[in-house]
Amino acid sequence: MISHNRILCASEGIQFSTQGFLIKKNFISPDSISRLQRAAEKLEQRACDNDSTVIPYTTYIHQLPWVTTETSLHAKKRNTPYFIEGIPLLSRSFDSLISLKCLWEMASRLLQNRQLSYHNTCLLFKPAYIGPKVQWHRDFMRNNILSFTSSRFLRIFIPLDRFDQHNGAPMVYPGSHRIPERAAFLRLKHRYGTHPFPHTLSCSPGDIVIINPKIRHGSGPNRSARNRTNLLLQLGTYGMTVPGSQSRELWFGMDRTGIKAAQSSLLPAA
Ligand SMILES: O=C(O)CCC(=O)C(=O)O
Repeated sequence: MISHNRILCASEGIQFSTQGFLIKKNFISPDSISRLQRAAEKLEQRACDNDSTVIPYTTYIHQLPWVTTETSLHAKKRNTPYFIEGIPLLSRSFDSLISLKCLWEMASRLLQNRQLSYHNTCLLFKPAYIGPKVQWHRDFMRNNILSFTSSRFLRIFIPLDRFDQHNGAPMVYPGSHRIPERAAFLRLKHRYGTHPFPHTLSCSPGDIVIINPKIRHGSGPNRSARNRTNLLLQLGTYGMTVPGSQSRELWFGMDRTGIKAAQSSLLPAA
């Protein structure tokens, strides 16, 4: 059902370790993308309609401290969601993606570990005209969604719309995952990594983007007439610990059969 090109070739492994990100073109089939798009729209609608199951997992645009009053008023009128987490608890329509063995296999090769855990799946909506920016950050130790005391995890972006510079595509500083830890932690404003300017991750539905948790990234607001929805998936090496206040967010839907099957498919044969 989901097609994929070769899981990972040597040059992609090298690109990921030097640049801190990797775009895999046409990893997911058009049919599967259409299903995911429909499922995302349904969840978005449930959030707009104040569905009581979805509300605890939703952050609305008007709740974000960094949006302008005008954006906030527009978004409030339609009760527009920004972020929905815990996706496997709210819909089964994402199961085949979350348990996709070639995704797990690729993560396993990039992390060089055969024992992985599922962390979370979220939807980040940047609706046309009012989609908010995502501030510059790195996921390791600085992210509100899920952050660990170890950086042995990966964030995977699955664009459900075309992402480009006009509708707030994610941007990264290539190589910034390799700057000294102290400089990164203090967010020193000197050059990040090997590249002094951010690189826009232009991509299309069907592509996937994998980023190193230490890479500095963010995205601009969406002022275009096109929506921009990002499906985020996080996988990490088995047995990582999360700072206490975030444990609520862990293991959403972890006990799903598909996830367990994908996880055990990585274990070396006895
Ligand atoms: O969707 C985006 O623009 C960025 C998402 C992001 O920064 C993250 O998942 O850490």
